[in-house]
Amino acid sequence: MALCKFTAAFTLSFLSLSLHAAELSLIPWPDSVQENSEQFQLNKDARISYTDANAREPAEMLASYLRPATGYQLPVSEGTTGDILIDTIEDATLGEEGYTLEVNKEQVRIAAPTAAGLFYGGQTLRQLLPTEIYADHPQVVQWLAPGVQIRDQPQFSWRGQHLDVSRHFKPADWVKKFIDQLAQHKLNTMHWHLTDDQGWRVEIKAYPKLSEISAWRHETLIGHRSEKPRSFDGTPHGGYYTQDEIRDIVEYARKRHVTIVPEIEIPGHSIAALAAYPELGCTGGPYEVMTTWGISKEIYCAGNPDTFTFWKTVLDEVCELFPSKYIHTGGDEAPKDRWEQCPKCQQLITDLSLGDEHALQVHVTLEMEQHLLKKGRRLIGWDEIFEDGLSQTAAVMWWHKNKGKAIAEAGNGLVVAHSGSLYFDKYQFRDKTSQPLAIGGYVPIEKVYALNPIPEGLSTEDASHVLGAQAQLWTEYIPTTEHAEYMLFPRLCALAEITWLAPERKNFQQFSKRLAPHLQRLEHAGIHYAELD
Ligand code: TNX
Repeated sequence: MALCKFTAAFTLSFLSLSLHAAELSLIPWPDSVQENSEQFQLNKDARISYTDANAREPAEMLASYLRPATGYQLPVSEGTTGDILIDTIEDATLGEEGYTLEVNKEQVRIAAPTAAGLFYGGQTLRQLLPTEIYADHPQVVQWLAPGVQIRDQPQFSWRGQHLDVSRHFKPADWVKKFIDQLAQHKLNTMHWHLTDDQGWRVEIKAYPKLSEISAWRHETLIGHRSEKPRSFDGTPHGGYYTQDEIRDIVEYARKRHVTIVPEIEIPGHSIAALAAYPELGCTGGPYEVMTTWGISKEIYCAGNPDTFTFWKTVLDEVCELFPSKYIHTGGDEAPKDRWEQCPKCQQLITDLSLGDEHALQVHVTLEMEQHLLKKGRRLIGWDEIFEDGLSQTAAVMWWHKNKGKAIAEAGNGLVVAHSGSLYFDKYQFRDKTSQPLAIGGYVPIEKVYALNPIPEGLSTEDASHVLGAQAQLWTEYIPTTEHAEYMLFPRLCALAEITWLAPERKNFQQFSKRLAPHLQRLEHAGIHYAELD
């Protein structure tokens, strides 16, 4: 009997330990986690210390994250005696973004060699506290965090989420909310799709008509583009970010260790720009900012030297605004019909002995890359830029066909953005009637989670060219911010885990268990996520 009791007690305590582990609903799951039996209680007199100048901003960010829901003052000062210590250490094995986090009853200590690592340690601490910590006003809760020892660092350096603001403009304040969500999921890259046929969204001082004309369309298609007959809403739509707003957003993102990679589409997806500057198109127009979805034949005229001046001037201003290493120049879906008929484009093909229109697009890409390289930047583009003649220093976003392995084998940096697993504009549940209209296709959260960013069959050596992965949010059918959140969440939580955690450590069942409490965090943060079946 006694033995039995012992066994039962042992089993129980073992069970409660493993239950406890499941209750650590951390997303993304850390590289290594050990629990202890202690608990840390954050109370109203708690103080936060940082050890040096590098640790100051992450300490202040953490305080600003913990204040609204606790209602505590949480003063931040230099030193080592605070209840929460933000500690810069030397440890090359933690890399650029790794950290350690120790929680016991006396103190929380976050240690890392970089400010990014310290920031991520803070994000993990938030997830150890009750989910109410994500609320923006005081909550009546005991702020207990379980004792743990965590050592953590990401698998991939490009952990991205793309946002299309051309098809439907999204206000600057919401873009900040979006960035906050990337940061809390330890995603570090926001790919900002700023130009397309349906609207130009960034103020360019040298070309003011981009804000006056290209940023506005007079109406928008109702329903899916395949529906006939077509009808339109008759309501003007548009907007753009001033350079001051952009600078403010870039700084907001920097503090949260999110790099914004801006995209300027070259040479296709460009009618909005051509509507303002028709002389830059092959036919000379007139053009109208597009009110429907799909691929247009219209394209910038590559045979006109003024077009190159336009592109380079735009990129100059973009580089001034965005400090990112990579600048995205699009390159996708650029039909060659106009170039085939255009005497100026044909002349350039002959003059440069390019051979054909595909080589003309490679020429355009190389010119843009040279221009960016002179400024110390790298070019990244959609996988259509991956053609004979592309230089190795350009990185490629793989979105369609089976190109990933070849891109990495060619030595180009690869970002996996594949439409089969990472297009968040597709349906997330099988029953379409239960969801708002989407572009089509089906990307359930399981499918996102199953993706391994390393293309199959790639050698270990070539796998080093895989920068990481990102999901796309194209917004043809996503007019509102609530709808955007519904499409993003909770799929973005799976994206966070597949880009942070080593592929062999993923476990969908375990992830799903952690996701349930994680959804409460989203709830407290005011996110309109999709309810899972
Ligand atoms: C293809 S993916 C596009 C976008 C559309 C998207 C819709 C890519 C590089 N181009 O222009 O919005 O499909 O899913």
